[in-house]
Amino acid sequence: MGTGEIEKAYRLARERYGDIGVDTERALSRLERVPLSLHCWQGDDIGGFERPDAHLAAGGIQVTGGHPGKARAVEELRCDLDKAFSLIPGRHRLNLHASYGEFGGRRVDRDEIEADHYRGWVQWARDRGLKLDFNATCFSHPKADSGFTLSSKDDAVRAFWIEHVERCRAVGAFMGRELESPCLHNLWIPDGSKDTPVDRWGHRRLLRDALDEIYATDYPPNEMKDALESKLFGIGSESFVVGSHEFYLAYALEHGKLVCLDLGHFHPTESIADKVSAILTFSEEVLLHLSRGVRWDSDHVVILSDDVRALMEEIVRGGALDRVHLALDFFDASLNRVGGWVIGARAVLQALLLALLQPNERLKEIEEAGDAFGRLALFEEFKALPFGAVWDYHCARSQVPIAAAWRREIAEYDAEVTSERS
Ligand code: RNT
Ligand code: ZN
Repeated sequence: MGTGEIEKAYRLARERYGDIGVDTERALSRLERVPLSLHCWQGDDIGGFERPDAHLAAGGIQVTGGHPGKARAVEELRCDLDKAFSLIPGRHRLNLHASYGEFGGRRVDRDEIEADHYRGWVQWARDRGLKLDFNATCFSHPKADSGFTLSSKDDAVRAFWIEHVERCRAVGAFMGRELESPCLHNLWIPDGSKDTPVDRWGHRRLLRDALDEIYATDYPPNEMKDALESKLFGIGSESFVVGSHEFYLAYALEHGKLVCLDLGHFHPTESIADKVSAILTFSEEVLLHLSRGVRWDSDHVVILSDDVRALMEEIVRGGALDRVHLALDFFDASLNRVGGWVIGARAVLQALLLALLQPNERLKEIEEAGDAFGRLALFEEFKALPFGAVWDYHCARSQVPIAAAWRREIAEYDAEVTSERS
């Protein structure tokens, strides 16, 4: 489809949306300002660059699939990220894990990392106008093999991880300062047990105390912010997860931290969309990990699913876009990894656009008038409106290829670059 046709289709779509009181231009200019935080770990199956001592993904997270071409070094990962970003409309962020530092071939343990190991990333991001987010890496490490890190009953193990997370926060603040955009530091730990424990209490108290120690250092919010990510269960922590939702929600509210809701970390019938208004009634901000669990927390590539759509609708209806941080979190090694990034990122942006293309004020009036039929009928009506024409126009205007063209680019990149890697 040429530019003329894209514009023609868009003009018609704009009229259709105009008929129900939606201004597509306004929706697009809002969409353009929403950053997604792209997770570096989709590019190499959460491998990181701690080689030669690299540990495979472990600690309740599991990558499956054998598609060739994962990034083996920082240059390859950056090249893949450049490709991915070139196919996603908008200006976004990169979310790094501590294990992706540049350690110069040396063994730098987690309790030794420093800002210097991330200077290359900061420079890379600056050159591209990207901002950075950061995560402590409390898994895939011998000192996490017991299943406990910050809540370990072994004082030395706990101290090791406390040191790591404290350093990660300092790195995050460094990134935020350098790039003049607050770095979101997210903390997820694998702590828990396969079978029913006797002492849940002890581990939770230890975790609370460890967090108190970690967060004793204050960083200005324009440099970094802290988030805490809960989980329902993991492989090896089926019966007990120390950092459960209630635990972190309580901790975060008491200490002015953000909670991170990962879409794969709740009971499959629980609605994350429903949680946003509950949490944001009491908390300033929230972090979302966009993921797709299939039967369990399987971290499939995000697609334009009903739950992602419902989530974006809730955020838009609450006028909460500035209070929600959107980050991708999935890892699929069964398909082209760059393509996975792009599918996920585009899906989230599409869901957001769909939400922005709804006459929310009018819907609220209908609801308040008690017209349940009218509300449901309108919900159904949007589904057939020409959303695709608005999306294509948005991509074209953002100088990002549409439909078949972007798939071709991924196929070419796979043939020329990623499939050449052994
Ligand atoms: C694990 C959490 C966590 C990780 C990343 C790699 O269940 O979702 O966010 O996916 O830190
Ligand atoms: Zn997550």
